[in-house]
Amino acid sequence: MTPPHDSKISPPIRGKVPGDASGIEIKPTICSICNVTTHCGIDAYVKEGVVIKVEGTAANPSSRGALCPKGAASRQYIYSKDRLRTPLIRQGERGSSDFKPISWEEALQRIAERLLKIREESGPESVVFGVGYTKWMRPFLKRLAHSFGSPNYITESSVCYMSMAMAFKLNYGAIGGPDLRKAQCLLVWSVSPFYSKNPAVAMDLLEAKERGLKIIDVGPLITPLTAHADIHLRIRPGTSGALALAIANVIMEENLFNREFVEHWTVGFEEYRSYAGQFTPQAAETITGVPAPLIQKAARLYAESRPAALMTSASATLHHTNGLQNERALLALIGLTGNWDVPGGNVVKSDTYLHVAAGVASREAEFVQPRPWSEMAPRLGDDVYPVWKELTNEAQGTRFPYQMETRQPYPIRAMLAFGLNYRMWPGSDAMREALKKLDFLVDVELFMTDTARLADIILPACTSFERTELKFYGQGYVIWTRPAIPPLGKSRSDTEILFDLAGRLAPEDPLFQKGYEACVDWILKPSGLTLDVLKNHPAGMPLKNLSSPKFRKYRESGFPTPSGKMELASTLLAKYGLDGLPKYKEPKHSPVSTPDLAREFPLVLTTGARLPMFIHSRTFRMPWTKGLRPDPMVDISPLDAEKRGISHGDWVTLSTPRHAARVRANLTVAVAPGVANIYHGYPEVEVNQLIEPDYLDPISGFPGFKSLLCEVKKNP
Ligand SMILES: Nc1nc2c(c(=O)[nH]1)N[C@H]1C(S)=C(S)[C@@H](COP(=O)(O)OP(=O)(O)OC[C@H]3O[C@@H](n4cnc5c(=O)[nH]c(N)nc54)[C@H](O)[C@@H]3O)O[C@H]1N2
Ligand SMILES: Nc1nc2c(c(=O)[nH]1)N[C@H]1C(S)=C(S)[C@@H](COP(=O)(O)OP(=O)(O)OC[C@H]3O[C@@H](n4cnc5c(=O)[nH]c(N)nc54)[C@H](O)[C@@H]3O)O[C@H]1N2
Ligand SMILES: [Mo]
Repeated sequence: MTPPHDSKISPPIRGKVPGDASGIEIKPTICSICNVTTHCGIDAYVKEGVVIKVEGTAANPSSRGALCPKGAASRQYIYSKDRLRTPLIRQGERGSSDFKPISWEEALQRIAERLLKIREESGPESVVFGVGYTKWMRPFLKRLAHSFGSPNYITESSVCYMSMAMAFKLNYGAIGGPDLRKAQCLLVWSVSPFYSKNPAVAMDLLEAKERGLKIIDVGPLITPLTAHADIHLRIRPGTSGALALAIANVIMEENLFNREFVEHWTVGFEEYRSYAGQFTPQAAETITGVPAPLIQKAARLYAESRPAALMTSASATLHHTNGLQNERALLALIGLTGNWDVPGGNVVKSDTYLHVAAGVASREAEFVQPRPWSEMAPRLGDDVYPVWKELTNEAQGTRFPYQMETRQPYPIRAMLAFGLNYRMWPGSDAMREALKKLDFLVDVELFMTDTARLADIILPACTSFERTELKFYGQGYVIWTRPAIPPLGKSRSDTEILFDLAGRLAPEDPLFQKGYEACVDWILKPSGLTLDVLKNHPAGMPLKNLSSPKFRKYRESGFPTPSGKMELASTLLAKYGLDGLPKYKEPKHSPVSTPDLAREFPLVLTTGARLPMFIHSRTFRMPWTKGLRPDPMVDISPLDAEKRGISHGDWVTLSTPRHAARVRANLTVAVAPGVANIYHGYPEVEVNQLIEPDYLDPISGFPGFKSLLCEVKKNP
């Protein structure tokens, strides 16, 4: 053993020990870099107003002390050299990056004057209020849009979550999440939980697995989940509907379905049964690439395990031109097997706040809609996506470039954006050009991003470490955070910016005029919680008087669908002349639907499969995370690489009919032969330019990010 005083050992490192002697204080806060439903608890070690270290908060019942690579690198996020520190106004041409600092008062005054003028000239609907993945300021932004009079509140949910919610609502009238605690079998459909969810979810899964949970993993890629799965159905991207219908077919043929539920609580069963009959395991094998015996095995395991739960993604099954109907075919399996709203199945819970069901009620829904839709102009997309219009409470932003172009049914002239990133939208260059054509663009951002560069005025926002926000957790916990450090430079919290603007843009809104805290108290009223109480618990507190979960609620009140039942054939879709059954269609571009195109572009391209260290565009400026994969890489199978003379790490050209990108090849068996995968957030490569802006699902307007055609060639 090395003696303790060996000179080769470096002197003891001065630990970052909190206390009076060191001047280090631990301040509780939350991470908000990624997943909104979980947001890990962070203990920020602060010395002289600077975060010198972060750790996971052990007492946070959601994250339980864990942090992922992104959260662990928080200091590089907060103190990035790209952080905006002062309001900026454009001097040069739009997009020229020529800005000069201005004062907050001047910036806010100019924004208010300009937006009020545009409203006077062209109506409130000509101003769009937009926001990216960040959710915490959304209730206030949505209220501001409608108080101002604009129906055009758009979010990243135009390409994420909303289509999943629509599929649930079409089938069941409500959303049902998996109840992992009691499930005997978990059907994980297009989810990569070890990468896309917070670390505690991975721990829960592994614990459940040890208890004997059976896992069926359905997806084209091998992910860390696959090693823990009892069955992996390796599907061709975009063919989920055919696979789900084939599973249903086996379940019905083999009499494994829940007859009682189907008879009493569904409409359209016979039509559905006869349609699904076309999808024999053999037929589905041809379409999906999954061997027929494996389809049968998975169907039996899911249907015979009582209860069984389905875990589905907010995006991956929906990111296809046939995504919504594929998701409906998938969700039908829950009702078919009688697993709807039962313990250990898929359970309906009411959201408390910001998509989290914490077991108490709030007035969020009332707060965000101060003016009814009927008193506002049609939303973006209302003319093209009537089902979206009926089932969602925001505009469909993928229509934005089209309405900018056609100026029909009315012109759009300005946007007030909070962290909106055009590069995340399909045909990102079309989105960029549309933004450029606005008369006036404001972006409230943490960093100088490509979108911010297009703005007329940029306002610097601060991170979750520097602000106060309300966060509920599904485990029955709530925290009203306090700033761990003061805002960097002159940056401000999004809500401070929003409430200041609300004073200028919607002075007649009585609630807004009372301020941020009064609004939060108003929202919280039905929960019995008040900020006075929450402020006494800076690290958060468990909720009391939680309503105990009720199951099979449909037996009392029916399903909140037009028929009052689960709709295997949707009356709402039929009303708009669409297929009521969850019909399977090939992706718009695929080796089957466009064989000619597939000769030139023989690989199926799927984009954006999650990686643990990246989230969209956000963590590429952090050396710890970026360093884990410094160059943009396309994943291809060693077999496809060999055919093309490509070695691991080679620079290659990834091309689609629309665009080409220079990236490196990552040879991996994680993708099957015939499939290529690339992450979407790299600063060096605009991946979404590879996709046409109209490569969309015709019902939801969602982009087909995860099944298009491409070719990969070695660079000369
Ligand atoms: N090809 C492809 N494209 C995709 C996807 C894919 O899988 N493939 N996934 C899609 C999905 S599911 C989603 S959800 C979207 C995400 O799309 P976006 O939400 O647009 O993605 P981000 O790059 O995270 O951009 C959000 C911006 O918000 C800023 N921001 C972060 N926190 C705050 C804050 O507190 N305040 C303010 N004001 N700004 C903040 C960030 O700096 C960042 O620039 O991307 C979609 N795009
Ligand atoms: N680290 C990290 N975590 C994140 C994010 C991030 O960017 N980084 N983004 C967050 C956001 S916005 C979202 S929406 C979620 C997404 O969370 P997930 O949906 O879990 O993430 P993905 O990896 O995009 O997709 C999961 C799997 O679905 C597969 N898949 C693709 N097409 C199909 C198909 O047609 N059928 C089937 N069955 N499977 C398919 C993909 O190949 C992938 O392996 O993650 C969230 N969490
Ligand atoms: Mo998403």
